[in-house]
Amino acid sequence: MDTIPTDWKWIIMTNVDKLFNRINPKSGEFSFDENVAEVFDDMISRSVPLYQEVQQLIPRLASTLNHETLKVVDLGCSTGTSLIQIAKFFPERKLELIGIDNSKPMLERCRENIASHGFSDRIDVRHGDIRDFDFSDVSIVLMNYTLQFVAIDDRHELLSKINRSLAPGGFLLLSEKFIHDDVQIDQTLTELYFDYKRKMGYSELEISRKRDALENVLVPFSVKENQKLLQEAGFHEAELILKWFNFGTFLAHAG
Ligand code: GEK
Repeated sequence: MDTIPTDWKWIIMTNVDKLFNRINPKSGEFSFDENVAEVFDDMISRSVPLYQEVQQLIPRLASTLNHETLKVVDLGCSTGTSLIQIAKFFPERKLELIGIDNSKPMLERCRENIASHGFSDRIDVRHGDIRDFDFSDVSIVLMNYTLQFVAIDDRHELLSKINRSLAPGGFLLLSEKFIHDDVQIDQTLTELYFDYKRKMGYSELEISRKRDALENVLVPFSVKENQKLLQEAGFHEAELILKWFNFGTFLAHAG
């Protein structure tokens, strides 16, 4: 356990993720249930490379916008980390912060985290499916590591709605896991990712059980497929601003 970095509790106190030591779900049976919600912040911090960098980037990008009210919608807000970051970073600014998630256990944690930071009146958290997205004049849409859980056929429509919802100058920050077209490159990057997870303290058993559980639940696209989707949805620019092997983040401006 000495390989777990000490800064993983950087924003929220969480339980250590030992979930897949304890449970062995069938292939494709991963869900955001109570078990996952309980350890989620540790799970995502140790499983997603550049997660903290993405979180720290969000308020910095937000500060480039001069919208009178900074309206941020976080799709798949999970435990509220991104919205809490923004509320912390802008104590004086007029904010409208909305989080959407379809997992009740995740939202329960989210509300607890928000309350523990004293932001219950600054962050509005709603239970719902992000495919029912219906907002306007949004400064920033965050969709970090969530589109990959949405059915492939629904991705275009969701991204089109997001594009239409953005205020002038507004943007989407989209983070995803990637596959790579070249089989050899894909295998190499997957191996490097498993090395990363080992370094973060996960055992072979935990790595392989989680991989099986996510089969056909998390369906990643390649960088090119995501860029094509974003362009077809009407985004004007979709720049890959961060990439760590098979994870990355796009900044996409409204078209
Ligand atoms: C973070 N963005 O901390 N509608 C609503 N919520 C959904 C849907 C859907 N159709 N599908 C999945 N979710 C966060 C991390 S986690 C990523 C996002 C991960 C929710 C799901 O319940 C979960 O909370 C979140 O999207 C994905 O930056 O665990 O790899």
